[in-house]
Amino acid sequence: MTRPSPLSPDQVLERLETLPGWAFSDGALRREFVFPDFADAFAFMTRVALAAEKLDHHPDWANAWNRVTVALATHDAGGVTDLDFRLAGVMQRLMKKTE
Ligand code: H2B
Repeated sequence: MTRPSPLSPDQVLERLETLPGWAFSDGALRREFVFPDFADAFAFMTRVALAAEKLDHHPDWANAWNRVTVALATHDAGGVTDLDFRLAGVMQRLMKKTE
């Protein structure tokens, strides 16, 4: 599969406006999701994991009880690409499903 090329910082900041709650720092799209409890946090992670596998694009993330901390970058490309925005969009949709 061809991998996309990195977006410029300006392009990243422009697209970021479509993603409430997300920030761009240290070369990655970042967000912390907070859920009512661990079961909801892990249900979200399970749904995202299945979508990530389909996209062949995987989050760097950590879970602590009801919190899921996410950093999205395309390691192959050395920056943030369209794939990261696609995965972030998936997370926004699945977050609403998990609420
Ligand atoms: N996920 C992320 N976030 N970045 C990558 O560069 C990446 C990935 N590369 N998932 C993929 C898998 C690569 O390792 C395989 C070989 O396509």
